[in-house]
Amino acid sequence: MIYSVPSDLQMNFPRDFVWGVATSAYQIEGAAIEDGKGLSVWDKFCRVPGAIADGSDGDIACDHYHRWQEDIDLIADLGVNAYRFSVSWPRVRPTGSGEWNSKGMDFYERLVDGLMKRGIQPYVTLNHWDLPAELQFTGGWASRDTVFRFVEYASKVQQRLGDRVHAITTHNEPWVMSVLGHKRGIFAPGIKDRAIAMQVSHHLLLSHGMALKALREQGCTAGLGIVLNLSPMHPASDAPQDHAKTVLEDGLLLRWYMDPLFKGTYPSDVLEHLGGDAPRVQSGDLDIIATPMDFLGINYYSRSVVSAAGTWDVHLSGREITDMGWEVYPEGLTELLLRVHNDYAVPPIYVTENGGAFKDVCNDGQIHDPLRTDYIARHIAAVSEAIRQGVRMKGYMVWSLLDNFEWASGYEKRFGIVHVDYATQRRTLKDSALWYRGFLHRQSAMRENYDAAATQTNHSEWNTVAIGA
Ligand code: IFM
Repeated sequence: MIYSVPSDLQMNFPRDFVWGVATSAYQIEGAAIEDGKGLSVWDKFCRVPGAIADGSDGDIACDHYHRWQEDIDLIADLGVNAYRFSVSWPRVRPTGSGEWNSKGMDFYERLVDGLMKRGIQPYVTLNHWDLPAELQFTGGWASRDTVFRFVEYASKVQQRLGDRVHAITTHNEPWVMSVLGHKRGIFAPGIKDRAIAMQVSHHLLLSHGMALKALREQGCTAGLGIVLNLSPMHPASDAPQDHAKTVLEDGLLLRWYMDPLFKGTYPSDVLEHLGGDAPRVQSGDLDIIATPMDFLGINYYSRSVVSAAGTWDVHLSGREITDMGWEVYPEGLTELLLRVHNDYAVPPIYVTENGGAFKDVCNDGQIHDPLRTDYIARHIAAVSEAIRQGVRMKGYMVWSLLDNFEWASGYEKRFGIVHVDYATQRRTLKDSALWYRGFLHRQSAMRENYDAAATQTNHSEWNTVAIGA
């Protein structure tokens, strides 16, 4: 089923709203052992037989390390004003604790300068999962030492890039690193131990707070925040067991991160549920974690439907389902943004990732992806609805600029609005990219019309009027 794409006129966005596209280092860069880069836990994990669906790895990926100029030309051509990317920690400090690799840092300097030259604001993520493998030998994120190594790394990146980047995100999706990487073992580093997973989540949060403090002490001018993957949780039925399980799952995904970040506590029901697997928390840790942020990033893909029995058949929803098996549920984004806005004293929010994996139809050099266009348009409308209901939104970024290495799914799932032919590394704008570009063009035309009207009438209220109202 394809739903109608909402007209731009039904949408409202503040005049300083940021439109972007997002990627991450391991998923696009390639050049896994070039110019002094060290190995990451993902370089290692990809070598584990059966870990990656198609047996692939990020050795070459989209070869962005060599093709970055072409890629940022593409970004500029889309008409976005922001690009969210991550720095590869082992590229700039190969072992995570020893010498710095100047060639690695130079790469990100060139990238940031190139973006600035093209009028695109750089949004940097420090940790999008590619921990230096050497640090895993000494316990990785389960070790408190890694927290201090992360603060050193964050400080170095801020010293080199902090004067030009618009925002620095400490971690991308700590839940994924903790649960998929250390409890379920389906992501790097492939550990299956709940107590370790919870300790990892605490260290990620602690390192976030410590890094914020350190960067502010250095006089960092970039906005500072974290990115969480969040979903609304709905019970599969009215049964009390399904309701109870939903509250717990919500606690593990959302409250476990939002409560310490914004209230300085871990949720008591989740602590009770974890029992002896709860993390060791030192005195003062929670105050550090609750260090105020300049923005909150939320990655949204779908809702979760929770059944006490453990499984829920996504096909029961009757909705479109993406290639990842995720239900298309745009109204969940409005619901989530309102919930976060109402339950917590949050800073301005960005949707830092949103998009879908779908099968593309390649025809005469064109790439048709109507389901992706529909997905993106309807989620943008969901953001607009949240704004209409009072949520302070700062921006929206599509995941992803390019088809890329989708972690344990390898290259089988394509999220890009730009198609990548991995054999030739040729990039082709998909229909969804053309739609996004047209949408952004119409947004800026509307803004210019309002500005012109404001100049003529000299009414000060025009300066704050929403675009497209
Ligand atoms: O590709 C990932 C990204 O790295 C983190 N957020 C979810 C995306 C889609 O699975």
